[in-house]
Amino acid sequence: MVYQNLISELKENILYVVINREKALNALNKDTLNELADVIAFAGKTNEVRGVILTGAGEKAFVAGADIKEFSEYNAKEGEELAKRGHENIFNAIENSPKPFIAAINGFALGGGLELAMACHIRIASENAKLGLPEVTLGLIPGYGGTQRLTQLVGKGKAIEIITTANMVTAAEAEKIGLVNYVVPQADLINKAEEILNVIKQRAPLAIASAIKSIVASLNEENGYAIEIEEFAKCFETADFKEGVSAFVEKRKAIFTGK
Ligand code: DAK
Repeated sequence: MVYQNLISELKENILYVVINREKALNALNKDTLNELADVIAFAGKTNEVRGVILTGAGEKAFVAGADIKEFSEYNAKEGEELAKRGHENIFNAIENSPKPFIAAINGFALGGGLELAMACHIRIASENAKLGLPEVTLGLIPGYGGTQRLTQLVGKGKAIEIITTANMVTAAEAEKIGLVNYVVPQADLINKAEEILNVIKQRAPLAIASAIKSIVASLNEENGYAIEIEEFAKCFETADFKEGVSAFVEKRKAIFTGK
């Protein structure tokens, strides 16, 4: 797929997506958001994609927020419409994707950029990364799920501190409070993400999708236990379940087909 603001490449079942507006610190303008929605939908429906690594171009920023120059003119109605559309096609679409998304945070992850990283299933930060939700410095609050996902990840007290002070947290602090899973030197960032996805790739794809769905249900207004029961039962109907059990009994490595 050829995009204007993204570089996307599928290699060995991993879809690499790079937000490519380095001069604007990869800020999310409307065109970039539309392209992200497209690539997320592609990942969800394409069997060859077993996981996604999302990162920013260059060594300075993952994403320094929504494009301030663009959203400065919005009114309440536009804000609401864009927020709804963004939640549905991008932020919730990542969180609810059957494919695991890893955010490789290679620098500033601010505002909408941190919200994007928080929608991903796993976050890895480079040592130079700085993370924050500076919306209140602009007279706004986070509008792409930041108040909810930050609270889920770090708890109410830290979320209130981070959002109301608008202070950035370092990568080390982010790891300490559970905002990122790992911190690694910048040169190792993509390798670390690949290392994790290469393990996930060996597992049963439909079981991975069911696990993500059940875990995400625990965070929303759904009965997560009921979803887990449903998803657990579905696994018994899959060829992957039969293959996994046969491989164990026959003392060989399972070869999963995602069926
Ligand atoms: N938007 C547009 N351009 C940006 C940008 C941004 N968010 N961040 C950086 N840039 C641009 C700068 O304007 C500059 O461009 P030129 O002036 O060279 O043309 C270039 O990137 C390099 O930035 P700096 O010169 O500022 O670089 P420094 O190293 O000095 O500073 C910085 C790095 C990350 C500390 C600084 O750039 C900065 O504070 N950036 C802004 C961070 C920020 O406040 N982000 C926005 C948070 S609010 C919505 C839903 C959600 C949102 C909005 C709407 N709807 C549903 C409608 C979300 C809002 C946010 O994300």
